[in-house]
Amino acid sequence: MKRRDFLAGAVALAGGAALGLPAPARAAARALTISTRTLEVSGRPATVYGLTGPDGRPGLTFTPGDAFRVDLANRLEEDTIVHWHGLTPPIDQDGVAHTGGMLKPGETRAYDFLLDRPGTYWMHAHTLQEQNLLAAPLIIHSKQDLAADRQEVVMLLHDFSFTPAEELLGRLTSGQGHGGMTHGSMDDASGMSGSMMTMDLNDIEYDAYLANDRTLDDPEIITVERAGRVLLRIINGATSTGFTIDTGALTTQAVAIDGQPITPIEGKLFPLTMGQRIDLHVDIPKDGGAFPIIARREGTPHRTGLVLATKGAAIRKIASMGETAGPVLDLAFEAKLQATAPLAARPAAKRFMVHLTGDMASYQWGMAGAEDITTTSGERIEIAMMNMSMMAHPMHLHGHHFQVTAIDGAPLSGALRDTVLVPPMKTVTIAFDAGTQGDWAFHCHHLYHMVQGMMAHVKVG
Ligand SMILES: [Cu+2]
Repeated sequence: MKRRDFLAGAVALAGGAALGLPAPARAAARALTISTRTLEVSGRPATVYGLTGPDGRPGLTFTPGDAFRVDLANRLEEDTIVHWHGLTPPIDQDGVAHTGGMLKPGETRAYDFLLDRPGTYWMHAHTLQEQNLLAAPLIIHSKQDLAADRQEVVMLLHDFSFTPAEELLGRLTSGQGHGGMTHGSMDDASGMSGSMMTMDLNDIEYDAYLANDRTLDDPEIITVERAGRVLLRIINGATSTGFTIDTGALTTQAVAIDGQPITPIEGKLFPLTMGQRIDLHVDIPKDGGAFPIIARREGTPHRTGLVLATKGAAIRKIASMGETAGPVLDLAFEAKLQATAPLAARPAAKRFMVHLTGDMASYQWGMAGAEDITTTSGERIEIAMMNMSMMAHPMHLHGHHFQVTAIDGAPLSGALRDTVLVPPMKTVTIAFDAGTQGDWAFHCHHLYHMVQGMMAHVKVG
């Protein structure tokens, strides 16, 4: 028995004893397989990656008391590595090349650590392979989830191109992505209008936008009950596309963000940047019907989604192109979020400022000041991220849940998250208690910004 196994068992036993429950039996490791598969996108076959669990479905689902005991097998003919987005493993199991090394063709690697927080998470390649759908849901159920009288629906969003990711990146770095056009001025940005601003919203024009691998030409249709409640777990797995979730006619409450519970907020439109998750309660009317759950692409009329429908409901076709452009993602929703279990109040031991830099012309991106972030386990840290560029950046920290504590210097007791959007010329401050030892990746979750320099580490000693 490895020391890690022993410790995991001991903690599980102690937890069970405290609740007067028997210690859970050690479950066998689950097989998770990375392979390729063929998908039809807009009538054309596409070879994409797949991440398949032991039940043959994408990803993994855990129940209360489970440990993350997974045997990850690489059935590709190339190296890869998979990151468990939102989990807090020991650093060597985080799924990034700099700590655990790449997974070789034919290699199987064992993962084994405790799962401490239920919620909606996901897994994805920490390489350009993420573009070609090397991503899947990772759901951890709570006891309340299992007891709740509601149906669960997972929706994984993606942006899809028939062009290989290396070529998409090559176009961006050689200036072909935008044909050397000038970019929007700051006035354009604050006015959120004009075609120039659109150029800065989206780096790549994709061939399709997918929800659970499908476009609106042939969407997934999920049978729901009249007067029933549905928990939608929505994951933005796109590499460089922000969406706004539109639940149409349904009464909707947001109940969790990045897997962490919030004070519920009613609404119809919910922004979701790359890497983020949102859990929504939707109530199906007693008269039934068909209810599209739409993800609207930021800045253009493109959209994707799925349909919730009661038995016998007429399902009308929805075009992949809407009437109006999706909203520009801002911090209005973020400012309203409140964690139900915020960080304990205490002053930060260290404060850091990171300037997010870069531009479309050079396609070089950076995190100036992030090289100074060093801390020790348990220390309260605050990081202010100031975006000096004309693109929004979804900033993700591995191995931690941070709290959003200020927007443009105005304090708030915001959501606990692992990914937060920093729009152009905005400053977002986050706080967290430094976790276990290691150099934790801290980066932009726009895949092409990340590989072009927007990658740093929070060094926990
Ligand atoms: Cu970015």
